[in-house]
Formats: sequence, C-alpha cells, structure tokens
Amino acid sequence: MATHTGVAPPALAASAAYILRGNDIGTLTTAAPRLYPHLWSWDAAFVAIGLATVSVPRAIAELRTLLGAQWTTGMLPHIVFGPDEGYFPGPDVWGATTPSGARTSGICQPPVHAIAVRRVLDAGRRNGGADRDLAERFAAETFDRWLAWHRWLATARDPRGRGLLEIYHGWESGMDNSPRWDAAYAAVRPREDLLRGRARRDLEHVADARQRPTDEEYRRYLWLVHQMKEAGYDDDAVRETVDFRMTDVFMSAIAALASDVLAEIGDELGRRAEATELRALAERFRGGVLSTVSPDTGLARDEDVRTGLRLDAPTIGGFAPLLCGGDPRVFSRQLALFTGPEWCGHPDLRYALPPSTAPGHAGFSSRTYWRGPQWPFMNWLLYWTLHRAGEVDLAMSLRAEGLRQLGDLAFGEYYEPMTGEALGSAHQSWTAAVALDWLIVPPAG
Ligand code: 9WN
Repeated sequence: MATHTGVAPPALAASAAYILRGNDIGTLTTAAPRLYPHLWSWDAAFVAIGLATVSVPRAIAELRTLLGAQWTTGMLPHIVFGPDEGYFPGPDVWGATTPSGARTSGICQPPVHAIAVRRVLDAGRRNGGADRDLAERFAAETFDRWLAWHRWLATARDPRGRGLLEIYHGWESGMDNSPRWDAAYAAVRPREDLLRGRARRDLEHVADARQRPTDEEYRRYLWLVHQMKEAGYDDDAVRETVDFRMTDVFMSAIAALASDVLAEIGDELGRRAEATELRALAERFRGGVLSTVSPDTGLARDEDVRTGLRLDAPTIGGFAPLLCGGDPRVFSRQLALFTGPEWCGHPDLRYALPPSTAPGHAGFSSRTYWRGPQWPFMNWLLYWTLHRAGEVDLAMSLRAEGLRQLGDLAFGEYYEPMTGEALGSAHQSWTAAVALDWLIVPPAG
C-alpha cells in the first residue's frame, strides 16, 4: 500500500514518530511546535494513542501530565501550559493555577480520554512484560480520576440530567469557529475590547490569516474568558452569567461513547458498581443526543439553552449519533448521508473524508479552520468508532483515505477538502499520532 505521493507506510510511520519526538518537551507533547506550544486536553488523548505504538511508558506520561492538572472539581482543563510564553491567551489571561501548581485554562474539551486509556492498555497487553504491567497498573491507579471527570461532566455540565452537555465557550467543543456556534456568538457583545493592545500570536504561525478565526471572533472568545474568570470559574456562577450557553451534541455523544469504554475498563478492574454507573451515564447521553435528531435532515442539533432554539447548521457535529449509536434507524440514515454526495461522497473532494462543514452550505469555507477543512484526528475518531460498531468497510475506507491524505508528510492541522492542501499548523501532533495508530495497530486491535 502506498499513499497518493507514493510514500511507503514505513516512511510515513517513521516521519510521524519523528514529529511526535520533536514536539516532546519532556513533560508533555505540544499540540504543535509553534502555534500550540502547550498540552491540549483532547489532543493529549490522541497523542497518547499514537505514542502507545512506540512507547507505552511515554504514552502514560502524557496522560499523567494531563491528570496532574485535573481540577479538584474533577474537570480536566482544556490547556495545560508548559514553559513557553508563545500562545495567546496564555496563563496570565486565564489566571488559573491548580493546587498542584499546574497553570491551566479554565474550560474543558470533549472527554475522549477513556479511548486513550483503552488503547494504551491494549498496547501494553500486546507488548506484554513490563509494558503490560505498567499499563495495567496505570489503568487501575487512575480509574477514579477518569471517573471523577465523567461525574463532573454529568453534574456540572448536565445540571438538569437531559443527557446533553452544556458548553460556555466554542473552544470547549474543540470546533472553535464552526457554523454550529455562529448564532450564539452573534449574540455575544463584548463590553470591553480585550484584544486591544494584545498580539494574536496564532496569526504568526499560519501562511494566511483566513485559515484562522477573525479578530471579531477573537474579541468574543476573550470576552467569554473574561466573564468566566470574573465568576471565579465557579461552575454554578459561570452557568448563570456567561453570554454563551449551548448544548453540544457531539461532545455529548463522545461522553456516551467514552463512558461505555470506561465502563468496560471498570469491568476488567472489578469495579462493578462504577461500571454500572458509567453505563447509565452512557445511556443518558445517548438518549440526549438522539432526542435532538432532526426528522428533516437526519442530523443531530445543538441547542441554545437561553432561547431553547435548536441549530440546524450542517456540520460534522450533526453526525453525533454515529459515535454513540442507540437507534438503528437513525444510525443507518446517518450512514447513508455520511457516505452520500453531500459529505464523504461529494464529487469534488480530493479524499473521501468528512469535511467539517457540508460543502455548499452558506457557512462553508474550504480553507477556514472548522468551516470546511477535513481534520485527520476526526477521521480517526470516526474510523475507530465505526469499526467498533461493526461498520468495518466504512471504517477501513476512512483509514485508507486518511492515510492517502497524509502522504504529503506535512502532518497538517487540517486539509483543504477539494485540493488536499495541508493548512493551519504543520507538524501537528495529533495528526502524526493517528497516522501511527493507523499504520501500526491492527484495525481490530
Ligand atoms: C483553542 C490544539 C487545539 C485543538 C482544537 C482546535 C484549536 C485552539 C486555538 O487547537 O483550538 O483551544 O487556539 O485555535 O480548534 O480542537 O484542540 O490543537
């Protein structure tokens, strides 16, 4: 098998490992060398999945760094800052330090981490010997920490038990400027220009500013951070005061999936009561996600909690039911849509992979971040989940196309869907990580 540029799998794997090694600053793997010189929560999970293919101990160290910054509430913060001062908004803006002394942001990201624990455990068992012991000890020692994270989400972020997680910043979704959030952001009116006199460091590291959110968007992002900081990052106070309050259907589906995965780990550890609790959570989130599916479009929808309005933007977020399952009819309708001409089967796509926003939609922009480009880590997440759900052919096609896309060895943050051009940051860690997993771990493994 060769990629589109003829790169042989060993060369691609070696390059991916080289990228991860290069981004490793000892305690953490930066999400990207220049644009993102710190640890990001959901990136760290995918990074650990990739690292597990070359070093189980190093994968564990990555997850331990994240856990070392866990808040006493159970929240895993979306950024754990390293020593580099080259990111804005940095620790001075967030003003959040944990009792353990970790400098963090004050918000979270989707809870994909149990999948990483599963993958690390499996890698340890495949290798045997010291790796097996280490991975099993790690899973047993940290199980309660992951559980605390899921419990925090279930209480602080789903206060009414609807099975839908609330977010208070688009950054929490990990899909920052997706059209999913346009309407909610339009209602955010910053009362101070917190960008004035501050440099957008992110724009220094991309070829073209159009690949990133606009200044107008950044003013709103900073205003929300300001509001949360003013509320002392207190969960109840933030919920009541912040100008952005949305349910995130994709994050909720990830919570369902990851709760099931953590329950399976709980079973293996003999933690039966906790496994039962996690399965009930998975059921709750699955029910929440399914309750939002539009009978017209077949896509799941986010909701503005303040107005009760459901949002119909056709984005990758609408495919949340593909991650959590639960209703065979919804699932097969989504599969048809996903592989059809509006999405992966769109005739103009260079690779049959899901764009972040449907081409043709008013909010679509082929080079702009979450408004159109394809994201390799997302392709991996869907590959892994669909394989687990028994959709092996589709999963293997995502894997093959995903690897062809990465044959340019750029390890881009995201890709222009029509031309295949790498955009955003080069040498993005989670992109390298998923390439390694695809190349090294047997698909059923
Ligand atoms: C803000 C690190 C992160 C990803 C997100 C992605 C982007 C940050 C930014 O980069 O967000 O959190 O500065 O743009 O949207 O999904 O975790 O790779």
